[in-house]
Amino acid sequence: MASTIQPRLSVVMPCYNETATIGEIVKRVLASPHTAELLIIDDGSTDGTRDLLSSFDDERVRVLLQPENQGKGAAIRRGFREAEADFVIVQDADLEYDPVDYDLMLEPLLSEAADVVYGSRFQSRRVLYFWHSVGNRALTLLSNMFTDLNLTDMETCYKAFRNEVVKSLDLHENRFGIEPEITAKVAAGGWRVWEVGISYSGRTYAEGKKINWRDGVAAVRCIVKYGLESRRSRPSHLRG
Ligand SMILES: Nc1nc2c(ncn2[C@@H]2O[C@H](COP(=O)(O)OP(=O)(O)O)[C@@H](O)[C@H]2O)c(=O)[nH]1
Ligand SMILES: [Mg+2]
Repeated sequence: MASTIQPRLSVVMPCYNETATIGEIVKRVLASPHTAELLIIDDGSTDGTRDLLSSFDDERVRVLLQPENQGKGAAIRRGFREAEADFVIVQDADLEYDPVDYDLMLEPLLSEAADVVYGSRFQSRRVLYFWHSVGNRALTLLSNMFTDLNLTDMETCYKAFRNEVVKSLDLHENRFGIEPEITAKVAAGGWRVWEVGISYSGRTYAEGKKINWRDGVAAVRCIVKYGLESRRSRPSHLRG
């Protein structure tokens, strides 16, 4: 039976050297009845990913090539600028996050309860790297202290927004500091944030994971910098 769901979602996919997973994740994204367009922002891949990108034959796919590697944040910012559908979600090019969860992510946006939805990874997940999860929780706690949001997972890739929200954010970070920057600016904007539980199939470093402890240190710097800014500009009342 044909789906009755209206496709209203722009999927923004930052992609850097992901030959092992790009084919499968694109297939999964396009299989979602919510996907109106898929913006793949290739961040200067050198491993053959670019050749694979030209092979996708679906009019919903738009490939944007960064002239050189700039980082996940720069790729997300480019995708946010270009996204045209009603709602926007960030989707990594690995297989850690599953587009089957778009239903869960979109529900609070479609019911107009939320402007922004975070997918929290601490519900159903592959059991992996204890110290990594301690680091994630510490970064979330620090971010919450500045923003006064009670998130459980600030660093999650799955962040979905009304398109108007992403156009309002004025983002500057090029690398993984984009996550605390987005969070601080969402808080400063007074947008209504929901969090839903998603599944998370974390990959190992041998399987291609690239984020490391240096990114954690950079995240602390961004939490403090954008957290202080957001405290100064935070409205006294949330948007109703
Ligand atoms: N590590 C890294 N990832 C990038 C870069 N540019 C885009 N990406 C993409 O950003 C996503 C996050 O990468 P990953 O190593 O899995 O980090 P994590 O999932 O946040 O722990 C993947 O889809 C990458 O392909 C970059 O310069 N470095
Ligand atoms: Mg990932």
